[in-house]
Amino acid sequence: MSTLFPDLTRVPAPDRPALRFGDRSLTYAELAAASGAVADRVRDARRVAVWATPALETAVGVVGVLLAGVAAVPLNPKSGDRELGHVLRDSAPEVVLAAPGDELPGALAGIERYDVDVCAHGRIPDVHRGPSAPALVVYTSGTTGPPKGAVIPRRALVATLDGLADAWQWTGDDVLVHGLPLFHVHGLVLGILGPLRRGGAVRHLGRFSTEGVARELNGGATMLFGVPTMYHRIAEALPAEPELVKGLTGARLLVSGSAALPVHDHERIATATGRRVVERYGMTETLMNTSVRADGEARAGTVGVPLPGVELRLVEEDGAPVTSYDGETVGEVQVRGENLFTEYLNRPDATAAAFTADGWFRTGDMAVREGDGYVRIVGRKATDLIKSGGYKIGAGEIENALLEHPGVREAAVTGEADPDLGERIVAWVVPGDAHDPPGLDELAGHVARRLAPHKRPRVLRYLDALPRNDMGKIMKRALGGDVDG
Ligand code: MCA
Ligand code: AMP
Repeated sequence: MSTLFPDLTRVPAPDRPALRFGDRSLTYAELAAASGAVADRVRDARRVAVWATPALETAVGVVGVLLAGVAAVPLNPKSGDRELGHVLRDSAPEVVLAAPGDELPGALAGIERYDVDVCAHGRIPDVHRGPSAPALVVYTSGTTGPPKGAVIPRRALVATLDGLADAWQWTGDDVLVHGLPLFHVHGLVLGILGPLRRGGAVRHLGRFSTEGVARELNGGATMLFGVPTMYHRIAEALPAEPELVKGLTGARLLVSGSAALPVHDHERIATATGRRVVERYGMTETLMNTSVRADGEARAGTVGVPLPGVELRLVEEDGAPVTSYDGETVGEVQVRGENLFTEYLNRPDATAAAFTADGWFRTGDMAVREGDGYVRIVGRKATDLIKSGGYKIGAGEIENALLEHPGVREAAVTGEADPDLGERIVAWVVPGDAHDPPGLDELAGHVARRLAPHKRPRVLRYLDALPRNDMGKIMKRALGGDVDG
């Protein structure tokens, strides 16, 4: 029996729907056959990259890799050349899975390609891997330098998905709808592997839209997952879309995560539908840490209580644990538990720095705890991390990319409040030639081609010189962004 997906190997009801992407779908029996073929093909590999488009092949590919006991490395199909090159060098996959017809960039040319056939009739190989074997390597941005590959073991998938099942009363009868990207934890682990572990179904929208959400929630879907930007767009659309109101009103559970859901959007949705969005708090390195429980109170601005098996503490600057539950004393969130990653790939230095001597993972998030144990995230320790549309983006990697543009002499990147994206990326640029500075489209395209489109600046401001302190360090606070430096 598969330890991750019991219903794929015992297939209690072969016609039970598992995955649906647009008009293509697979039952559990079909998924077992198609992913079995992938598993058989990749079973001797160490790491397998997956060209993670929002398509059926991505889900079948990742499930197949996991059934083979191998580690999957989901690739953002919009990765720019610099970022993709780094991820491939760092993770060194032997095989790349794609959908027939996908055009892959040159960086993948040297890696053996295997096209996932969703109609294949394979058998799931009899492979057994221990709980600490790597399941996924997910790339996540830091404050400086290129993204780091978080190695997520099989036990973490089990711990987080079963913890969420307990918190959300999530069962095989649930039908999830979402339009999240499949190269991050939210869309892939919670949004695809989650329903499959429960024996339930997921319908992926391909691309998020309020119409798609309304259609699926009115057509049998019971749960919705999204980032706050999606809930903001829902809140905006509700007054003009009665079908959306109806769909949300009838849903069993609406869940938001990856960034803070603004209280205003939470309240607008509650007023229009009578439903309160449940927030959960997680991180690539830790998977899920806390959540509002399905039978608990969804209080705007809070992320609920630690999930079963997750130890969570708040720690002051000097390392002393915060003992009060007063809703006021701020500390860094540190966590311990089976939900954690094991290491950053090829980065023992970064791995060591991420943990305390006694094994707690430093999240870098600042929070308070309320009287009843509810956690409220109030900020972030690292000032050079930006959360835009639910994506974590390091200011440093964008600055480095901007500095490679011939028209840029100096560059600094900050995040500023944005009602839709949470934060928007602002590029502060000292042009080489003040009379002919590079424009926003030019620099946005430059960053998108090197890194990824979601990392592109949305605002460009020119300066004669960057504000620096006596040490020569850029003073980002003086730039008027929401971060300091
Ligand atoms: C625009 N585009 C460009 C450029 N400008 N492409 C190349 N060069 C350019 N200069 C393209 C984009 O690629 C995209 O293409 C389209 O134009 C629109 O892009 P964008 O403006 O970025 O889209 P958006 O509408 O603003 O996206 C909002 C969004 C998105 C849908 C909410 O931000 C999103 O999917 N966020 C989810 C992030 C997420 O899953 N985070 C989880 C990580 P095209 O038209 O082809 O799309 S956090 C996590 O996992 C932890 C564990 C947690 O707690 O959850
Ligand atoms: P990532 O590294 O992309 O996985 O993003 C993880 C970060 O997203 C966390 O460290 C938090 O800063 C943020 N985050 C995730 N969920 C929430 C939430 N519900 N509320 C506030 N911040 C969140």
